[in-house]
Amino acid sequence: MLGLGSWVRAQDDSSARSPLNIPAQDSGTFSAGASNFELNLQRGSHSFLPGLTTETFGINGNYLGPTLRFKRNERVAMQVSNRLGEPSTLHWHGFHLPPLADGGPHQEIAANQLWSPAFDVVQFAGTYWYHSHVMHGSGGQVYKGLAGMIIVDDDEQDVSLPNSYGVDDIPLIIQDRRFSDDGSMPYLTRYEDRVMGMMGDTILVNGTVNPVLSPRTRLLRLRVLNGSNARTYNLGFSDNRTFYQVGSDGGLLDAPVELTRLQLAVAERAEILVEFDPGEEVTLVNVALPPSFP
Ligand SMILES: [Cu+2]
Repeated sequence: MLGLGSWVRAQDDSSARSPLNIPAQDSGTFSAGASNFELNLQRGSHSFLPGLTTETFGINGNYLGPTLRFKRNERVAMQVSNRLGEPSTLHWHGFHLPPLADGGPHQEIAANQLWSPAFDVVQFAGTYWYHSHVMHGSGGQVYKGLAGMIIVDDDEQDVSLPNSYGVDDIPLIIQDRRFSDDGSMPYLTRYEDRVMGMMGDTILVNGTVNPVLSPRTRLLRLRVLNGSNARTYNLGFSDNRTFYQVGSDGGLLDAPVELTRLQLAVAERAEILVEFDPGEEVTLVNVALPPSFP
């Protein structure tokens, strides 16, 4: 059993754990020389905490979006429909592409409008992500859920790495959130939020609070994305076991790097390999960093 829960707030009631949500994969549909993706930015609601409902944003769903699967050297064409009732954008984080397809703050999609960028995937195999980058509103929209993972595959990638999505190749979108008693997620309501950045006391992994995963293979590849607004993580396993980093923001590394801790700042990605014995109980935890301010 791989627990992914007790990072910030001590939660040792293992009965309260929930199966880790694995976002759906979307490889698009091929036509007119491109893989076509339909992405709807929409409002939704989700029950993160038992008995409470939280208003959220999502892409083709209530919270977060599908994992987009691109192939190196293919052309991808997006149909991004903004159904939020407020302006937004969608930015492909880590991609080299023409400015008009970038989805930055200058490319607002007005409410009820469609944005149709297309670009060639020139990235190497690796883990990337997409998120709202709307002017003066990116933080709040991402906090509500407008983000998702992108996985790029290429012909030269090491096929000996675990690559069965959701089985031995697991996306982990790590986010911290703060819930009110009514289940809502207030954003930037405290002085320290504005000064230090928005940090929460509850960790979500792929939108799951206190998640657990039972590995079906001895070797797992974890694609870790820090999708938080302000928190840097210092990740490790509860028994301090060794693991191997095989990928970073720039794609796969030339050789695995042996680690016991992995620091991941906001928006960074890392792919790690970790081995488990059948039935072992291990928790991936955030080991507190020394304070950066006196
Ligand atoms: Cu970004």
